[in-house]
Amino acid sequence: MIPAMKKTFRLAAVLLLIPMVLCGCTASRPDDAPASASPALLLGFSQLGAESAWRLGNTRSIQEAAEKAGVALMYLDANQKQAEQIKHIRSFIAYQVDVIAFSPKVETGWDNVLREAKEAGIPVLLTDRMIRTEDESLYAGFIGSDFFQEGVSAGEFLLQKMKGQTDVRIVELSGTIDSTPMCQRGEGFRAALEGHPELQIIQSVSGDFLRTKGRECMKELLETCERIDVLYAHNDAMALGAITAIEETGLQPGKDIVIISVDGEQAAIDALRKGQINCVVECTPMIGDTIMELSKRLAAGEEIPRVTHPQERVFSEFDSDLDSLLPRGY
Ligand code: GZL
Repeated sequence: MIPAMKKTFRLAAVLLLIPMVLCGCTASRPDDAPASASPALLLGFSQLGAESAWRLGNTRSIQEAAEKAGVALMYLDANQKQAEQIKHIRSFIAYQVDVIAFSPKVETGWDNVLREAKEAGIPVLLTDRMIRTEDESLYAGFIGSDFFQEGVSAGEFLLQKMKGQTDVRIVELSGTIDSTPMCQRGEGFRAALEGHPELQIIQSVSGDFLRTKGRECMKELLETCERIDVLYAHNDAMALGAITAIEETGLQPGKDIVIISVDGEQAAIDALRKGQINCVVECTPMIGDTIMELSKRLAAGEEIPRVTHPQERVFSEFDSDLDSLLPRGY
C-alpha cells in the first residue's frame, strides 16, 4: 500500500476508533500529539484479561509506554477468552494498524487468524506468552520472560533449602492450562529436580493463575494429602490464596510448608519479608517500553530478534537486601 493511501487509511482508522471507545475499548492518542498529526505508529494490542496483579501491571506498563513513545494504542481486553483475542486481531486487520501485538492466552489455535494478518501485510509481535505453530513466519518475534529458567530457579532454590532432607513431598499449583508460563515453569522445575528422588511432586493442580482458585485448590490438597512439605505456585496470586488456606488449618506458611512462587508482585515480596513465602522468582510485567521499541522497528520494516527476554532475578530468604528493595510497582 503506497504511503499516501496508508496515511488516509490511518486517518480513517483513527476516526473509526470512536465507536470502539464508545463500546468500552480504549484507543489513546499521545497527549502532546497535535490533533491534525497522524500518530507515529498505530499499534493494535490485545490483552488477555485482568486475572492478577501481574497482568494489571503489564497493562499499565504498555499503556504508559505507548503514551511516552508517541504511539497510538488500540487496546482491547479479551477477558480471558481466546475467541475474543481472535476477534480483536481481525478488528486490527480491518483498521489497517501498522503492527499487531498480543499476549496469547494459550499456545495453540492462532494459525488461521495470524495467516490473515500476514496476508494483510501486518507484522505481529508476541508479548508475554508464546504460541505453538508449524509456521514460524506467522509472527516477527517474542518479548517475554524465560519461563523455563524461572522453573529451574524455583527448583534450584528448593534443592538448596531442602539439602540433606529425605521424603520431601511437593504440591504444585500450576497456571492456565496450555499457557506458556504454565508449561515451561512446570518443565523447568522438574528439570532442576531431575536426579533427586528425595524431592517428589505428589500432586499438581491448575489454579488458573487466580488467587481464589489457589485458595480453593490448596484447601483441597490439605484435606487429601497426608503431608505437604512444599508448595510450588506458578504465580504469586495463587500462592497468596494458598497461604490463606494453609493458615486456616493452623499451619504456618513458610515454616510448616515451604512456599515458592513466581512473579514478584509487592504482596508476595511483603510475604517473603514476613517469612510466609520462602522464595519469589521474578517475572517482570514491565515490558511496555520494549514492546514500543520493537513495534516501531517492525513498522519501519526492520528485522527484530526472534526472542527478547527481560532481565530478572530471584528473591529468597537467603537474600540480605530484602528490606532495601524498591517498591515493585505491581
Ligand atoms: C507471565 C504471565 C502470567 C503471570 C501471572 O508472563 O503470563 O500470567 O505469571 C499472569 O500472574 O496471570
